[in-house]
Amino acid sequence: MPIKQTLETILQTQGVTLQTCTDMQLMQALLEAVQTLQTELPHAQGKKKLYYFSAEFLVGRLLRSNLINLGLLDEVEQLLQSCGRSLAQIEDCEPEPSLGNGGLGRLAACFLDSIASLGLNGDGIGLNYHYGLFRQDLSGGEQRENADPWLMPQNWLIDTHKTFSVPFANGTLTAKLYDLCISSYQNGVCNRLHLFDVESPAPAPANGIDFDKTDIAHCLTSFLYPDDSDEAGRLLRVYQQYFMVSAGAQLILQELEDAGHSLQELDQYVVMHINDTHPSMVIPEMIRLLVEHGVDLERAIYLVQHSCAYTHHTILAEALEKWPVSYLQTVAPQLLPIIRELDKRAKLRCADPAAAIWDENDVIHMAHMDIHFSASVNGVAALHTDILKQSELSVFYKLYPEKFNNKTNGITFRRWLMGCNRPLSDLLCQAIGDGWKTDPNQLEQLLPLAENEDFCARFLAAKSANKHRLADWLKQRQGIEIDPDSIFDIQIKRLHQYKRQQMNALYAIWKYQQIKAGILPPHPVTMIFGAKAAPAYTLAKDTIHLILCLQRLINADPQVSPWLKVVMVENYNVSAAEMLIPACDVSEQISLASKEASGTGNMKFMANGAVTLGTLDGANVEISQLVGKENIYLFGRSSDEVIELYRNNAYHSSDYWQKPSVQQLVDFILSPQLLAIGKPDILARLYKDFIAKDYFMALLDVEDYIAVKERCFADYQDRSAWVKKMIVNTARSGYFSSDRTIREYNEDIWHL
Ligand code: 26V
Repeated sequence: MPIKQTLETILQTQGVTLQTCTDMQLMQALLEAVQTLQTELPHAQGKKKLYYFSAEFLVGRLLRSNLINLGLLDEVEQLLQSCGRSLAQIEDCEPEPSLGNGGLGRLAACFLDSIASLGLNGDGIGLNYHYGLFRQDLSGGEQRENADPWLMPQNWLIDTHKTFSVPFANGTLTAKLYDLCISSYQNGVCNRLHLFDVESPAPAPANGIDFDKTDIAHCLTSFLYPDDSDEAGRLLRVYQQYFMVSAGAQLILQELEDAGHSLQELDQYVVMHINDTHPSMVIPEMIRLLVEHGVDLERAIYLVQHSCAYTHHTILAEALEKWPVSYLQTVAPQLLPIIRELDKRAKLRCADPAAAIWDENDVIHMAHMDIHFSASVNGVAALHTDILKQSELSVFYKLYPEKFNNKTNGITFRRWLMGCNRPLSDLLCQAIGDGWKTDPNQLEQLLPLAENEDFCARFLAAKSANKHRLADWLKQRQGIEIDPDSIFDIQIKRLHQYKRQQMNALYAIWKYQQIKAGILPPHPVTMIFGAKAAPAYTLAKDTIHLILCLQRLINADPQVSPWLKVVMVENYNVSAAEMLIPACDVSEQISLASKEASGTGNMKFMANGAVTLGTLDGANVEISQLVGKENIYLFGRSSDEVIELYRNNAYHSSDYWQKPSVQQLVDFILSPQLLAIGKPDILARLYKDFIAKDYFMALLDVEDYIAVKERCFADYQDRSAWVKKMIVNTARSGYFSSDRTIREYNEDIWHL
């Protein structure tokens, strides 16, 4: 049935028509129509099946991406237009599922899209957090966290009516299984994201994100990663992880038995991908379940080891999960004898305490268990994998060189170009046809067009249209006016010191001081930030406060604001990214070299024709190789230099602060102007950290950063040279398609 008729039939039951229904009614009718189509499609087939375990799937709004993948976008847009409605307005009614923190969760979502679109037999396994991460409120000049109840009465989840019993030390909990359909692009199949939930979830907290972290039965799936600054939060996280992997492992065994296969051959039919250490307990849990089903221990360990693969997503030691044995004793003591056995075997293989699973302080190292008992260990960008092999995980690389491999991250161009950037996407189709939609490498055909004046003008026009759209959105959402003709310089990502938003804030201070001194920039600049800080991460929240203070000071100064504006976008999430990225001129990727494992925002900006200003870190290295040094602005110390500084304890921020040029930036944090706006204790804490610690070395690179950023902004003036850089960036971005990444996972690791 054509979509028009389906929609009319659905709306009829509510006594409304396509013309008279509310946006919300139309949104829900579209959801129902799409869901019906999806459930009629077959699942991808294959002898072996992948189960992608991840504590996060940051899927974003689903209406548009489902319409794209089902090939219905144009039809629906035209239909709505003919009724005087707009899809953009309808989709604003769709709450965004808040099931991830940032890059790791978004990567998992891109991967599911690519797995389905390549027709691979694979599903995701995760948790259904009712109030997600949190909704960020910046109205008081600081970040406040609120619950984000994204689950509307009518939503994309399908109740499968399947349940599993998860045995905790203090009683069994029922895991209910909900499914999200993952449609494929032009491929006629529909896979699943399985999300487990408790039977009777707690209502939203009355205040902020405070809830009873000890009420496991009701709160287990309330929030994503509850604050782990206290023990109850950390324990809840272990409850969440065990709940996810135990139910997931039971689902796998059930599917295996339903297909008539013997559990003895698990490794022939199943791949369990462990996305970071959060699902690591699937290793001992699957071994436990196999033994319970009559497989002998030796064989069970073999089967699990040959069906698990692990992705390592960080360099930061503090981000590696280590659980005290006592936590597991409290949550799932049945795993301890198995982990003890795995540790014994690991120690036979390697006596070095640095490789132990169960260390002498009775702490369990989840990553170590993953590496010893998986068939594959991968990093997420070339530089990252090299650093893992050479330093962070060198003990393990010596033990198992054959397990280590690199899989440079990717993004789905369906969402991150076709979905979010209609003006550019349409232009690309006119210029080179639509082959790039299934094969983004074809974007290379744009390269000769960088010499074509007409194409260049249209490329600039597409960018300008997106900048106007962003300006309207910001005005409407936050009441801030920005100049669409200014340079849009954007840094959007989680707030973390290693990502160095604080260094970008120092640039804002520098520019402010320049303008106050009468030195005007060649072109007006709008500095845009978007970031959530972890609720217990004090310095990250302090940095948000500093940026908000600068926003107030600078935007209200009539001498400065025509030349410089600072905007902190509230509640940065996937939907905001879809608005921001197409409008960007300069993409800020300024992490301290060696610390950003890959980054994926950098790839999204590149595909949308933004020019990167960055360090040689993570996937920036590969971006720079692809676009060439004339189409990227690089600055800062190299990863080798930074690693050396850490190794020798040789960085002292006070040495850099001694320089008058640096001192004048840092000291401005405690200037009368900022103290009049901000909270003195917060500003003092930030100031002190810059001088006494600056663990992520912002002061090391700040001068080079300012110099290169100035050169970049000056180059922007030459519009015809700049547009060529933009075109080369889009043209060379095809490598970062998550379809390429997933093909590599499949060829090297999964063998589906
Ligand atoms: C976790 C934590 C936990 C508590 C302490 C502070 C902290 C800092 C960072 C993390 C990150 C955990 C793993 C993660 O999200 N990695 C990200 O994975 C992306 C997808 O591979 C990659 O693009 C990012 O560079 C990487 O940071």
